[in-house]
Amino acid sequence: MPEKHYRTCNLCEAVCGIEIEHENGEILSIKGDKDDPFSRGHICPKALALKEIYVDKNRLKSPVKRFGEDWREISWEDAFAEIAEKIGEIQTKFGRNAVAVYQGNPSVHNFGTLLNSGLLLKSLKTQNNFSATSVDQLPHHFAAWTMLGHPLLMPIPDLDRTGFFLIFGANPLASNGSLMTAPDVINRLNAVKKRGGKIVLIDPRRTETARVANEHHFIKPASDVYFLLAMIHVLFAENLVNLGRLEEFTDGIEVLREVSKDFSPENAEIKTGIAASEIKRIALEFADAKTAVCYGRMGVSVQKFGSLCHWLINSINILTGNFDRAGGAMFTRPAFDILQTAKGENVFNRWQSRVRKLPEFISELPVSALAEEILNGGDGQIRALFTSCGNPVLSTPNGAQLENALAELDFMVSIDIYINETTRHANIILPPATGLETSHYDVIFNTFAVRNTAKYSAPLFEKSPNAKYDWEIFQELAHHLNGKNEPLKLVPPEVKLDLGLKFGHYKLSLEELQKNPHGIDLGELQPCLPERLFTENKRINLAPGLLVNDLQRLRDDSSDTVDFPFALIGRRHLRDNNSWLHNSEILVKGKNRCTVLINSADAEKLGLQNNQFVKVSSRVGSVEIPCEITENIARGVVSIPHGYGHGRNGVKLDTATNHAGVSLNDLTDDTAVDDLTGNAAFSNTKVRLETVS
Ligand SMILES: Nc1nc2c(c(=O)[nH]1)N[C@H]1C(S)=C(S)[C@@H](COP(=O)(O)OP(=O)(O)OC[C@H]3O[C@@H](n4cnc5c(=O)[nH]c(N)nc54)[C@H](O)[C@@H]3O)O[C@H]1N2
Ligand SMILES: Nc1nc2c(c(=O)[nH]1)N[C@H]1C(S)=C(S)[C@@H](COP(=O)(O)OP(=O)(O)OC[C@H]3O[C@@H](n4cnc5c(=O)[nH]c(N)nc54)[C@H](O)[C@@H]3O)O[C@H]1N2
Ligand code: SF4
Ligand SMILES: [Mo]
Repeated sequence: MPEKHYRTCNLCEAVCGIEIEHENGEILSIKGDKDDPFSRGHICPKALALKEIYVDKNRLKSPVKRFGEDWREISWEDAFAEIAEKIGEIQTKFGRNAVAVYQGNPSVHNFGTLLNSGLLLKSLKTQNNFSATSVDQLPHHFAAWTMLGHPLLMPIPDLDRTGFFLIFGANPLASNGSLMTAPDVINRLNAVKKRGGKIVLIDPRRTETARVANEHHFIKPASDVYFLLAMIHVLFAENLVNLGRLEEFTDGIEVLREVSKDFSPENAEIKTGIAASEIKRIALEFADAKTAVCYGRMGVSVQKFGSLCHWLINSINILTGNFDRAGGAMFTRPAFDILQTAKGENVFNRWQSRVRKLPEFISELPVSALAEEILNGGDGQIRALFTSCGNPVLSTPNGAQLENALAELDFMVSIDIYINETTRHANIILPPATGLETSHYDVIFNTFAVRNTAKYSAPLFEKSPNAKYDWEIFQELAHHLNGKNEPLKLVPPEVKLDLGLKFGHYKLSLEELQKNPHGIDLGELQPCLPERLFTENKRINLAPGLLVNDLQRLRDDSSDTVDFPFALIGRRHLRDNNSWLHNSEILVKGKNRCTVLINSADAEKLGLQNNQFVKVSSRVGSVEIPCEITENIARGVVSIPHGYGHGRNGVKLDTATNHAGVSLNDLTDDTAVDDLTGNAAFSNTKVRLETVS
């Protein structure tokens, strides 16, 4: 008899509930779970990949060790013993910082990893700690920390109640929403319009999301900061600043008024390509709306002034009284609260990277510096690396340089399920059980969701006999690295979860969640300030010194180059998931998606035909890629998706290598960062296009 299993899809931030029909260890169907109160039956094509990952013959099930180009299975005991010995030797000889760690995106979609990877860092005590945060949302954390006192106290758009949704650089129709966990985002967006509200989108590409927006405006890549400053300029000039309840506990309003004086809509028009009158109108409509929320995501995060952008976005919400208020930017109150355990102390620039002196933030260094820290000799050089849940060769700027650097390491360990572009350089790969073999509670995305919800999913299948969970791997690794001889007592993440739930806001428990396999709705977002602020004086800081001072860099900025006339941006597609779902036949089938989008007028000037191969070159490299001519991208801008480039030697992904594509990050520049924080500045990579004969 077929049985039904209910769980959360953990592939992206939308945390959709799914219903899996299965019989004798075989999956018969995967559907949206209509009884999940949050996702209401929504599902996207990627959920089907959960089956494909489970049955994928390329997925590793036992530890493997590399001998030249060959891989051989080894036992867990031998793997841990060798790792402890090699890492011990390297740290004894070259110091703690000679060993680095990189953690990638699936870490935050896996509560076992999330609650245990700290053990590895604690054993290694290295300052060379990197993650995908610094090619992604770091500026959100920076704005939250400087303004609200805690890097994780990030405001989330109250999508279900807002009357005006102003979006900068996000494409929720492809990404399913980010730092805004909102399953079934299309219907949630349509509902804004149905209740008489408005959606305005600012993006250099007319994206899938533009189709549901009331207005879309092309913007020159990486110029959003001028638009945002001009909005603030207008709010002050037109006397539209009204903080409401927030006035009592907000500092720095006058500083913002002063600094925004220099940044008029007319100035912004020159920088952004959007008419001053339009910028002004949008600012007025925003201020006039009964409820409104300004939201920015990847497109404004990964740019040269990304941290300024996120500061200004928060500021616009605060200045118009749309902060911590229904329909504005609000704070999720999760059942398992990670903010309670982490403190909001000084977490910035306590140390710097060795070569380029990029600042530490939340105990991490910017990953743009990883390759140079391996390649440059001297005291403190990185000689060994752990990667977990990450593929930095495809996901970080100047990936080709990083790839060369990985080949120079004395020793590398990857905790990963595949031999891919990054892990193929490892000496040992430790493969965890994954997906349907694991339990799940979304520690992170229940903290950044548009509603308060909680849900626990049990594993559907037993892990394969020789597999270990990520959390077991971390506990055992730490045990070996710490040189402990006594037997290890493994502690499953459920123990911490249960405790956290019991002491949490709603006094839930694991048992309670187990009784509710579709999840529990805990209601809409509630105002929580000033109580929830982590600043010492319990006040909002609208004008943090670090950010206000960074405006000087903006004033001094001049960036256009003649050699590289096009501005390159990235893109996401509903059927991709960063670099690692291209081994799923269902997801890669159909038209080639790894193309360079170019505006028809630009294509004509270059004499390009649709699908013709072009050579795209930047300061760091070049790729050859078919072009896709369209009206849906601004002139002077081209776009390539990230996460492709599987044609590299040694990759053992049968399906992905048949859809190899090229890597966007063979063009992006490791020296292009937001100088304030070191976050990667992918957007606006300067490139040249040439026809290939
Ligand atoms: N140019 C450009 N570059 C970008 C972006 C962009 O927009 N443009 N986006 C950036 C963003 S937002 C992100 S988050 C990063 C992502 O960058 P990364 O996190 O470095 O890369 P992923 O492609 O997510 O790789 C995930 C890895 O985790 C492995 N994996 C999957 N499931 C598990 C598991 O359960 N356990 C373990 N141990 N491993 C698992 C996969 O096999 C794969 O190797 O890319 C960034 N890079
Ligand atoms: N299907 C799918 N879903 C995903 C992922 C995936 O790879 N595939 N990745 C997941 C991850 S790790 C993340 S972080 C999220 C990201 O989620 P989103 O941020 O919603 O997704 P992106 O598609 O990166 O959207 C960024 C948008 O910014 C635009 N943009 C680029 N440069 C600029 C600029 O200078 N200014 C402005 N205003 N816009 C700009 C791009 O054209 C793009 O439309 O998606 C998650 N969901
Ligand atoms: S939207 Fe995200 S969480 Fe929902 S089914 Fe798709 S991949 Fe899974
Ligand atoms: Mo991301």
